[in-house]
Amino acid sequence: MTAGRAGPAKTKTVCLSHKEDTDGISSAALIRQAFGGSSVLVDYPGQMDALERIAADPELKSLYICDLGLSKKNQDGFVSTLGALRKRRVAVTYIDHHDLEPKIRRKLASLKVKLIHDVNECTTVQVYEKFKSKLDEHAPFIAACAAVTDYMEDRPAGSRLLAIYDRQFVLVSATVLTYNIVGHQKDPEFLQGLVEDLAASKYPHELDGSFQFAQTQTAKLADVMAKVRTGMKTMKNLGYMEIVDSGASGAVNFVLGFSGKDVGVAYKERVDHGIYAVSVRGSKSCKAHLGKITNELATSLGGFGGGHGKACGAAIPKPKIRAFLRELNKRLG
Ligand SMILES: [Mn+2]
Repeated sequence: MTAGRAGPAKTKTVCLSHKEDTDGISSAALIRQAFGGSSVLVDYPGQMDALERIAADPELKSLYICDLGLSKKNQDGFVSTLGALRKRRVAVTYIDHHDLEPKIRRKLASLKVKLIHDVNECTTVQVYEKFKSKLDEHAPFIAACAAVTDYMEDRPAGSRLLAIYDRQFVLVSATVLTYNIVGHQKDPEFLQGLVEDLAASKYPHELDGSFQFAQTQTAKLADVMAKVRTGMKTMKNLGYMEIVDSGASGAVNFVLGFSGKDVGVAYKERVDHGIYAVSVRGSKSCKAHLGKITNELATSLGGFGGGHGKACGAAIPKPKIRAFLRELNKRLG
């Protein structure tokens, strides 16, 4: 081939994954162990910008996207960006377990995006099951930790992986890992290092200061718990609370538990974005699919959102938060 016409050689492997929890970080670690390359770690609001930046690199050869669910707001842009990559013959693999609209699934299939998607197993377990021939003996442990953290250790593959290990050993490792991830959201270097350490088959207890850090996080959560007890409010079908000095996702399970309702909502202002970051959780007896309802409501209010049946999130424009709560309460009636 003449260099002029072929453009730069395609050599780069990139994994775009979710930075906010153990499933996303662990998916990135197993992809790195199996295929090498670099990791780009994002939250939902940053997902599309990061995808565009990765796609702009003419040297991109292979892209893995992990644990990043789509919403009505971004799904069409996601499909068109992947379409452009496929035209350049970039290999694209999308591995996820969030709700995915059938029409988007069909479009991805027609683009020959490799889709690994099962709403019944966490992303890391799916990565493990698909690529285990390229992974070492430590990988199922990482996948078991991710399954526990995503409440999916009772699923067929997740439970099989958990059963390999001592349950308490996995629980304490998964929890320490999660508290270190949640407490380092504004420290991208730490998160990158964590992906590298897990890919190098290190255990959470081998990471410097990890248990100490988890202890501090646990104490902070106890403070959050006390604040939720006094600050939480209820509507007929849900409990809710605005959080000011911690993350919404750390508080939401307390809101759910203390309210005695089947749905809990915690939200925190993102001053720089003019939105509320909203976390929603459902109890075991919650019948509604909260991810689908939240996706629809958030979109109709000019925001975006989505996720799982009993755990999801949204970004809601600041003036619309009361309307979101009212409408959600109504939809749950
Ligand atoms: Mn997940």
